[in-house]
Amino acid sequence: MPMTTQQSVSILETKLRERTAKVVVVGLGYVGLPLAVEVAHAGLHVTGLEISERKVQLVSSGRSDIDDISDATLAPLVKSGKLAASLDPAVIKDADCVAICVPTPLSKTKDPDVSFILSAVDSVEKHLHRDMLVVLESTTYPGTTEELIRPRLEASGMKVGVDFYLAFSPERVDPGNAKWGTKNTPRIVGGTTPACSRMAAAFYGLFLDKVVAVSSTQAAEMVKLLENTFRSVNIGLVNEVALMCDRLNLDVWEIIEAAATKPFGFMPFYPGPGLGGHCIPIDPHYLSWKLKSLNYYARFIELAGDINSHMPEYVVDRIARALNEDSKSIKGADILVLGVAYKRDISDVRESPSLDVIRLLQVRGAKVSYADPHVAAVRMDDTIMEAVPLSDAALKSADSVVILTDHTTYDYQHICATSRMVMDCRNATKNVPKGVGRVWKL
Ligand code: SAJ
Repeated sequence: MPMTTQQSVSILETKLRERTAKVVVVGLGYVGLPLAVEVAHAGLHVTGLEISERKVQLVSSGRSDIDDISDATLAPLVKSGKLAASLDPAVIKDADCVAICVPTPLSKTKDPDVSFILSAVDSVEKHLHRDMLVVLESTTYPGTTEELIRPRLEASGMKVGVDFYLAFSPERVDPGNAKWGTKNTPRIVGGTTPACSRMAAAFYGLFLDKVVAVSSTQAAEMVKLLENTFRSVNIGLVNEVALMCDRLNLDVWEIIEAAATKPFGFMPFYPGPGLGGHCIPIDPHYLSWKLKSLNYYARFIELAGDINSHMPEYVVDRIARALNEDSKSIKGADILVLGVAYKRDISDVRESPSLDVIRLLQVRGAKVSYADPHVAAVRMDDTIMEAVPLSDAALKSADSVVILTDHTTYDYQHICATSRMVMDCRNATKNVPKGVGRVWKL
């Protein structure tokens, strides 16, 4: 006798309330591992399902490769048996809740690559059972949950909202953010049906401070894309303002700092060498791709993408102009890059514009080295580039020291005082007294 929605909801809700629900998190990256930690902290048993044997071994030994999760946080949860890691998708068959936290990159043709989502859904489909809650957290275009996931799970013959529950709940991780983490950042949930929304809210409400329900999975998917498109477009705007100020012979950093004194109606963004990370440069293109299929051209997204992606070339042009003041060319110049991570105080180099700047400098004949306290080595196409120590000798021998990532551990006054010339692409030297060293700014 099939149970009514009310009965099946009560079974899963009871398990959640009693903390006996078993959770599987698919993907233990910068989203999945912090999520798994919060689930375990709430007293539920959680298994991280991974495709990386290295990652499973690392987590199983209580060690984290995610900047925001320390071994001291992870190890006790693994030791207590609350948090485990596995390579075997069969762990899903005992799960009551499955959160999918896999990458959503772009393909070479800048189209959404949902292959990681589909692979995760295939594993879920094989082990789907009554009363299971499945949540997609990976950032994706509106309609993914409804059009790609729901049909695959209903192919089992089970009905969404009756036999199992399906929702979308976007991750809002800001790597390196000491104030806002997985637990205290408000969480959006959107279910395929009201029962799905209710179940997703009950799940996240167990271990997150605030849950905000929206009307559908598409709405939840769109909320996330608005958040990241907002950043990409505003960063593109301020990068264009930097190009304008260069032509107007104005200090863009002074302009932004003064505009930011407006207590309402303005939010400062800052120019830089380009857009890094695996979200902001990528997610808006998921939205523009979807809209193209609906015969709409998302001009702001494309224009911001164009401006942001050309910033590395602009940085190289500015370096060339600065070297020119010393009657030097990029060709043959010794250039020391400070910072290859895509933003300050983290070790992630994915989509880092620093790598684009290095490549462009090398193509133009510069001898480039880099220093970064968080990144020991980077793969540059087919070679591995290792960090050099940030020594006075390295600073003095460089024709130009280029600040691409403004890590807080750098002593910017010493860098300016010791270098022959500094190209500051992050306004990192704003507190260095005037006259200390020769500093050019974006
Ligand atoms: N950047 C600028 N100028 C700015 C702000 C950022 O050039 O004014 C650059 C950064 O240097 C970086 C890139 O843009 O290369 C992305 O920066 P980000 O601060 O957006 O950092 P992400 O991508 O690590 O994390 C973002 C989250 N960040 C913030 O909200 C501050 C958030 O947008 C998402 O939760 C997250 O991406 C995600 O996973 O979607």
